[in-house]
Amino acid sequence: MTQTQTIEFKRHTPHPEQTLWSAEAIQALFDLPFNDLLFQAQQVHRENFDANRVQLSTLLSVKTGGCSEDCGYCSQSKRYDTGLEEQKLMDADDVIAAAAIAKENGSSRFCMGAAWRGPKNRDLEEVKKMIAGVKALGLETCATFGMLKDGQAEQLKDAGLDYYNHNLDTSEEKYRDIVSTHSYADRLDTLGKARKAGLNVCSGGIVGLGETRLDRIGLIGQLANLDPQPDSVPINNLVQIDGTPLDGSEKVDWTEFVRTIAVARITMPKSFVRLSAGRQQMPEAMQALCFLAGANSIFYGDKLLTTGNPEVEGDKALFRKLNLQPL
Ligand code: SAM
Ligand code: DTB
Ligand code: SF4
Repeated sequence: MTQTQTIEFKRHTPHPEQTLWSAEAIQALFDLPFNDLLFQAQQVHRENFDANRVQLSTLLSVKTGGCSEDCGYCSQSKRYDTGLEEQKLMDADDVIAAAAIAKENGSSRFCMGAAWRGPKNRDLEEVKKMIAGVKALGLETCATFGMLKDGQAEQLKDAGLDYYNHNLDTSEEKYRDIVSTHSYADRLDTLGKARKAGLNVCSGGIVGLGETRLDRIGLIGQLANLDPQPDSVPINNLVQIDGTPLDGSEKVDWTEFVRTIAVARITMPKSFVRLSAGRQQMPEAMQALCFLAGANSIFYGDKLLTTGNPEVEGDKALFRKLNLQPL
């Protein structure tokens, strides 16, 4: 494939020590025999992490549905009839109570998601209360609220926010087919604002949007060439939602999903690579291969934002079978 030569990754904040990943180098990883790729990924993983520990994050949708954006995969856009029940911003006390349960169940990070293009300044008071309350429980805090305006990341940081999740989702070229209401440049801008405010960055993408391998190479290249690299990289397998434009997209073979995890691990050796949405539809053996490929974080608890996730008891049993320990 010579097409990769056309992709050029930009360096956003020059930092000469960091490896610049070319599209060719990333493609060469994808092209490795499966066993060679997994072996290399596991080696890189062991050089940087305890290979038998997996970090657990619990998600809660603190504002659900009615979103102005048109992301073609999402149950929460008001443009698609997905049958989702809308819910206004939750009270901080209810969010904190849910976080306490997540902590009892063994989660170390609590991630609050809102179906917003971005937060309005008037929403920030309640949001800051929930962040401070969750942090006070001794949990790491993470939020995913969409695009941030100047000054908002600093306010979230001051309230006690540890991580900001904002995914690039796919390659820059493919992004235009998936979303029209905001741009890739907008996504990169928010990631820059989060970093500048001193927040840890969580950014990843989705496999199964109808993208090509070249798009997956583009996504990994964009993430791996962020400087610094994201602290956490969620790799989601598309959960197809009735009523969205991407329902019925061609499913990606499981080997390609595991390869994407392995390539993320090799190119971002110190980042937590999170095996994210889509686990409920994945056989245990495939999840085990994702851990072997270097995934070391999962969403834990029976719900993601609006869709299902494996039951806690099932995940506990899987961890026992694989002798994995939570981090
Ligand atoms: N509104 C905010 C935003 O778009 O950044 C935050 C919430 S949004 C639901 C967070 C991320 O969830 C998306 O960027 C996407 O990666 C993931 N996601 C949403 N719906 C999904 C689906 N059906 N399958 C897999 N991942 C999904
Ligand atoms: C991420 O990358 N995946 C999570 C989290 N970040 C916010 C969200 C997955 C959502 C899956 C579809 C749903 O439950 O609505
Ligand atoms: Fe809105 Fe986020 Fe869903 Fe896009 S992904 S429609 S911004 S909730």
